[in-house]
Amino acid sequence: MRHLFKLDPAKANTEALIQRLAEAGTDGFIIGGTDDIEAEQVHTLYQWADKTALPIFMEISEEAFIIGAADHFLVPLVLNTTNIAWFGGKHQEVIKTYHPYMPWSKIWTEGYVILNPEAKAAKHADANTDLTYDDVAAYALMAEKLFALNILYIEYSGTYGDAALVQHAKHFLKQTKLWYGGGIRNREQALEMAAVADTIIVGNVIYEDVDEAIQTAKLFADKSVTNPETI
Ligand code: 1GP
Repeated sequence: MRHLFKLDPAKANTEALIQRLAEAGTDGFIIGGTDDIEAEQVHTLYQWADKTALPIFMEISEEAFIIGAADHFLVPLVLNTTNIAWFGGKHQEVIKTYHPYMPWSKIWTEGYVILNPEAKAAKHADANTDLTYDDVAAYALMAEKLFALNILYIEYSGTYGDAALVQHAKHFLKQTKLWYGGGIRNREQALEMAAVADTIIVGNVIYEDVDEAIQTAKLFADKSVTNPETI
């Protein structure tokens, strides 16, 4: 899995848009968001995405994202938060109430390292974004060795990040996959980050310049090619 589109239920989605994104060559959809989340919009978006037959990952940042029929759930923990609520406090509360019903085999754990201080997620989760390469490498090792997380998610949401830093973090991972998201707005940026991350996530540009968004996925349309630099 090399490319995912991140769909925000609070943004201007249509069934035709989701269909177009699916046909571009992406490997699937994440449904997630931070602001103004309403359960009805989440359900409608899920139904549209489900019609495409691509994998859908529901990112559970709040209860509205829990859709029983979904095949994959992403549970975020913020590794560089300064507030324990985002690293375990909220999770403990939810698990205490819902554990008999939790589909554990469908849950993927994501360790976020949020690096754009202006991102809503950084403010919302009280992230310390002032990190060196060594700091991020240590978070990568925590994800891999201490917590055996499925995913290390390097998040620059809203701004394009440092590919060398992503490459540095990747060097410390074996089992844990490295997902990169943030500010990918064109084919060149998609190529650069795909060369250092296992999976790239494309979000905002879907709603700002859908043609460019589609170009980022077209790189991955031929599933027999694992390294798009050779295309
Ligand atoms: C957001 O990482 C994703 O969680 C994608 O970021 O919206 O900046 O593409 P953008």
